[in-house]
Amino acid sequence: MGLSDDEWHHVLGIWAKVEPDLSAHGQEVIIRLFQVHPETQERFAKFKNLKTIDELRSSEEVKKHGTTVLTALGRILKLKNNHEPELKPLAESHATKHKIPVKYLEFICEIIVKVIAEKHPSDFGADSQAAMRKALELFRNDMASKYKEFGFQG
Ligand code: CUP
Repeated sequence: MGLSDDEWHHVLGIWAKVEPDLSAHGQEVIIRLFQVHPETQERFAKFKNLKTIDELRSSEEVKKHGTTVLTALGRILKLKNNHEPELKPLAESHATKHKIPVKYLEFICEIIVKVIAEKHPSDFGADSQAAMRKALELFRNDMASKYKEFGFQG
């Protein structure tokens, strides 16, 4: 099921608060993801060698990838339900090049919600969180079906 206008309003409203500082949010998301789910770090040759939290924190690559991830996500969210053109190349690279299972997409989406909630406690209430979860779920489901088109079972 898609989101109502009201739900999209919540999603894009909180995104407007995230956007001015995408790189700090993105860096936190990637670091948290690697700490909570260390197996995700193994997928990236460029991150594998970063062992300690200090190394992760001072890595420009981590910061850059975090910004890339949230930039892509922001574009997709703003397209609401018409995200197919943006999503396709992302699904292709994640299916064929990085081989990121759908499970890992679930992990990162959950962490995105947590990081936003921590950084914006007064702007990201229960309704907004629920709307964001729904938007991310929609996005993940569409990623998963595109994965299959690219022959990756995810
Ligand atoms: O872009 C990019 O890079 C991506 C994005 C996304 C987000 C969310 C969901 C889906 C997609 N990525 Cu990268 C992702 C991921 C990573 O990196 C890691 C792990 C998991 C996921």
